Amino acid sequence: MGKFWSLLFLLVPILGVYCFVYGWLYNIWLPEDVSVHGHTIDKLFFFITGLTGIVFIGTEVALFWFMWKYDRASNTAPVKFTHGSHSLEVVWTIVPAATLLFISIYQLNAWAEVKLESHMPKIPPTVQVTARQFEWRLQYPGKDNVIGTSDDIYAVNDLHLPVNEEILVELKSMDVLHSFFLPNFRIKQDAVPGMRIPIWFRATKEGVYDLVCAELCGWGHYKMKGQLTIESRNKYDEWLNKMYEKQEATHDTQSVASTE
Ligand SMILES: [Cu+2]
Repeated sequence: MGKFWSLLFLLVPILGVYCFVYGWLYNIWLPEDVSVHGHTIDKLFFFITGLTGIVFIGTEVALFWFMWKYDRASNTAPVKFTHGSHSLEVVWTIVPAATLLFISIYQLNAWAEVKLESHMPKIPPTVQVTARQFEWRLQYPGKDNVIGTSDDIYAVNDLHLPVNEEILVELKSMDVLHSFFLPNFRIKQDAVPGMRIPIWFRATKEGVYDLVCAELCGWGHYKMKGQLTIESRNKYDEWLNKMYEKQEATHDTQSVASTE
């Protein structure tokens, strides 16, 4: 019976490796990357997955081997207990610590490219995104390129941005912690109440992509979904104009209604 359990446990690394290879071959690990810096994040992801994968296989095979070799049926002698090995403890403390230190140094360039403000494009914010329970409020600067003036354009959950241009998003939160997540752009940034956090990227392909919240922010977190439409500069300007006109039209009707 002891051999049965060791073989059953051996299925864990076998199935784990099978799923990994299957995902790799059929390219289902990550959604399509449509941003300039996306490959930097993907490289890091696969490097860390590979490293932890090796440790996972090593640990599982050791577990299997000990279960196989020391099962009760073939080991009738009483068990001998030991109380710690100083040198082993030093080894299994230093090796993981050195590995973590290595990963933290190895990822510095990726972090700098995506998050360090010295790499931020020197442009005014393209859009201000305010997260709130449970939607994304969007504010575009309008013709004067300044957010907070009378020609600003407002939208909810329907983010539009131009392709092949530097984008600078200013992220805020109106209530609790949220996380602005664009899976296809490898962008994930917490929205923190009281802070304005810059996010920048450059889209490489037109299309409609997901905008989701990646931080459990309350009962309606699951429905905090928007979409990001990446389109040509012309179409983007057209969309902004259309939104502006629509806004002005309702604004006028409202003022007429209030004076009546
Ligand atoms: Cu959320």
